[in-house]
Amino acid sequence: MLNKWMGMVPNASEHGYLVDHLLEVCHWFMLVLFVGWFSFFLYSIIRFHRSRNPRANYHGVKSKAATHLELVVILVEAILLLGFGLPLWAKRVTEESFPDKNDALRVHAVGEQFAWNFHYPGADNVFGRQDAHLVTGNNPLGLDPSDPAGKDDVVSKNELYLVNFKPTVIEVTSKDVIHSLSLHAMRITQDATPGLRVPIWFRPKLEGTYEVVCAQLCGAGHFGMKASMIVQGQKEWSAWYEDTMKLQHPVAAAPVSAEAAAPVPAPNPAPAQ
Ligand SMILES: [Cu+2]
Repeated sequence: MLNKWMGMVPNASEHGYLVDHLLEVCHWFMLVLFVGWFSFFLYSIIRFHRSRNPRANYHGVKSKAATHLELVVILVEAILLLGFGLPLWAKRVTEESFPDKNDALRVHAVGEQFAWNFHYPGADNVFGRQDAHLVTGNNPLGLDPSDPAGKDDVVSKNELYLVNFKPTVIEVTSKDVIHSLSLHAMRITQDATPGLRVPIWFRPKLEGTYEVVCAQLCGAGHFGMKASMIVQGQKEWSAWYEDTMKLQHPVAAAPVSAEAAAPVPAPNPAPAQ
């Protein structure tokens, strides 16, 4: 309930409800602490006002109640962190928890000032070779056109296309400075660090279009570093992939007609004179 009041977007991932529960408990706990400490603050400024205490008391409080209360707060925070937060995090990051590479939709997310590039490996599930020297305006990830593994790869800018209910593994990195890929609706965020490719995984469970933002202050254009995450059915996703593939690899995707495939006949030799 508190989550909703604070404007959290609806959860669209399978594991997201666990994150929401933890946040809900944290928010309630913080509300209790806020009301508690603030009431104590108000009580203190009235109870210990100068007019009621013209002479300072140098002995202070004798009661141990404040210390015990502080210990209870520490205990509750430790339980939240060790009992709920860490196990939840461990379940996201341990290698055994990751879905099988062949069952998952794999994407590389590459941050740059100020956009997100998403790279899909295509039908062969193998990402094409990349080379920093090949990076241009039209080839933001420096894909090597001569690499056969890259012939069916697709790159989309600021649009992340996912398949509903399909386990998704996104490897996050950056071309320039540190960014952070934040998928609020999927309840997952990962820093994008140059030189590192850090995997995250989740399973979408709700079709729709959601916001993707950069969660790490990365420069003057940080506020505009937004993308869309489109979660759709397998059929719609495949149609998008086929269309984009044809656009990005016009030669490889064009059906080879019989005429084009036939060898060019050699010109007739000139008759001997
Ligand atoms: Cu950024």
